[in-house]
Amino acid sequence: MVEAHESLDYEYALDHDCTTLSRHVFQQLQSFSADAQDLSALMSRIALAGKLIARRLSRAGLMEGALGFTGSENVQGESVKKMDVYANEVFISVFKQSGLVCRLASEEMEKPYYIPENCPLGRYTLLYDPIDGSSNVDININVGSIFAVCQQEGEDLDGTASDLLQSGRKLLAAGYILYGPSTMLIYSIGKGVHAFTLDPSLGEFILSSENIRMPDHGPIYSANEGNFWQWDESIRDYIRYVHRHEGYTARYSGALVGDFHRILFQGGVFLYPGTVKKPEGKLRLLYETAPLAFLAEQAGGRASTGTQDILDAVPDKLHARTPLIIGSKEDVALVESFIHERSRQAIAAH
Ligand code: FBP
Repeated sequence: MVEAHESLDYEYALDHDCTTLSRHVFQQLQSFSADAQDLSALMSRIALAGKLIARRLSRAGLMEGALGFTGSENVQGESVKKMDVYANEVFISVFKQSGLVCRLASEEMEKPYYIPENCPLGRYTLLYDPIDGSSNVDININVGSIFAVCQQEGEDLDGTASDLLQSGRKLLAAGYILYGPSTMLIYSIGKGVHAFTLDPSLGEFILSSENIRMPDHGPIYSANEGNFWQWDESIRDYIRYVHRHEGYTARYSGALVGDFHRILFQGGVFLYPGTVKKPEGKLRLLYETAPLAFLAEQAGGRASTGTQDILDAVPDKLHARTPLIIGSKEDVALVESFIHERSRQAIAAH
């Protein structure tokens, strides 16, 4: 005979094990409306993409031709990894025959990809970076996938996807998948930030942290200091400050998703500023910085270009780039204060 308290533990454990991503979306929306059904189904397909990519990554070292370069360059002028191509195809495949996503735009594709059988019924567009941190793939260091969902506006008959050139404030959902010691999926539909961990024994992403709050301040600063002499003097001022003050420690994994994940839970700031060569920075607005900015703000943090919030930035083209300062609100404000001080001095000097 199961004791009362045992049955409660049993029920709790079962209820917890059943809190999958698709169920959590319904819980969040408190509705089973058509839109709720769509968003829940859409998130389940993203979860499937994460499982397929995690499986490939976990066995890549044992497979012929899974690692290395393809020999071609993408629209960014970057050498493409075979895993980039595989992951890009996975996101397209999981949305085929879904009636959900009519259009996908990714770092690996010059123009958006249309899934004819989903158009025009499917009103959602998926923006994604299939493999973030590509330089880590072949050496088995953590990488991620970044995604955002927006509603298609208009028919986009000329295929220019001009309706995508809008601020991130229009996003319906955003998140990332972190392929680390465990595979995790972090997402938000504008009702807080929640983390799921892939349970390999179930093959399901199960809720592991809910309503995550980013600390207002943290000890971590994350930047590629190898670019120090290419940065604006204001950013150098900030780095000199953290070098000279107790309580700061540097962490930089080479994958934005991994560095952001650490800051989401432990606080601090990640920077990828503009450089002399690339004043607009390296990271892409629509499918790298805006999705993470959506999460940061939902978790009580901030994301800035240095002069405006990332979510207010409007791209002038699909693969537009922005400088990025993201993390705990006090630390982002500290970096901005050095930028403002330098521009104040520059104005005063004129
Ligand atoms: P990819 O999406 O092509 O990987 O580029 C983005 C990225 O790898 C980020 O994940 C990372 O923070 C940054 O570029 C690393 O750039 P760098 O090697 O210049 O420090």
